[in-house]
Amino acid sequence: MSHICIGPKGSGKTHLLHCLKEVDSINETSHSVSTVGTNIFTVKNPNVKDFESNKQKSKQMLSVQIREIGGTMAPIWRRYFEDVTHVIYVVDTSNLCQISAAGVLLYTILTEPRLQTAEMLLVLTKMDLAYRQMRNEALLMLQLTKLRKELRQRITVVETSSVTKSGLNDVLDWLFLHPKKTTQLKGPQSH
Ligand SMILES: Nc1nc2c(ncn2[C@@H]2O[C@H](COP(=O)(O)OP(=O)(O)OP(=O)(O)O)[C@@H](O)[C@H]2O)c(=O)[nH]1
Ligand SMILES: [Mg+2]
Repeated sequence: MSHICIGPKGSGKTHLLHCLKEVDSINETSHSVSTVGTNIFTVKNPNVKDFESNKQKSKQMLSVQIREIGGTMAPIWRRYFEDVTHVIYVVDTSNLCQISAAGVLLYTILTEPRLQTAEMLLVLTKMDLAYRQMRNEALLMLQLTKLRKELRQRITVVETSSVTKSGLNDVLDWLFLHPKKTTQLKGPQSH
């Protein structure tokens, strides 16, 4: 499968993918069970209005299948890297204790030979629980500026919340429009 979604356990992957599939499927009372193994989500292109009549004639991508790989599977994520062209890496912005470990895992992904030409989306999620400065600290702890200098892949950063639905359109744009059209954050900003 060409698209994978990875990140530490409990970082918010399943919630995010549910929202991308069906925006109202998640609210503040939703809880998901930790993914043991993988889940596959089909996300439809919201830019295609009449899905059925476009099936034949459209040159646009109508939908994309994304494989979520559970955080508990981190030691064997690499088994799923064959033919991957797009990686969504999800980090829980409200949990700074987890971020250093998330950074180490991110580094192993970015240095993986099979992912050298892949498009990378770094999703800072649970923004409804995080305050602005936490987002900056998260980027600092992930050493994003350094990674961008040292590594080849283009890394797009988006901020999301599966509860307030903020940022979901940025993820959809990254999936279905040219990645350059989504917000390219240059790194931590001071506020
Ligand atoms: N407030 C808030 N809570 C969230 C959000 N996303 C996820 N959660 C909470 O975090 C929990 C874990 O989210 P999941 O989406 O299951 O995490 P995961 O990354 O799929 O975890 P694994 O499958 O174990 O790797 C959920 O049960 C929610 O309670 C969010 O955007 N905001
Ligand atoms: Mg999950």
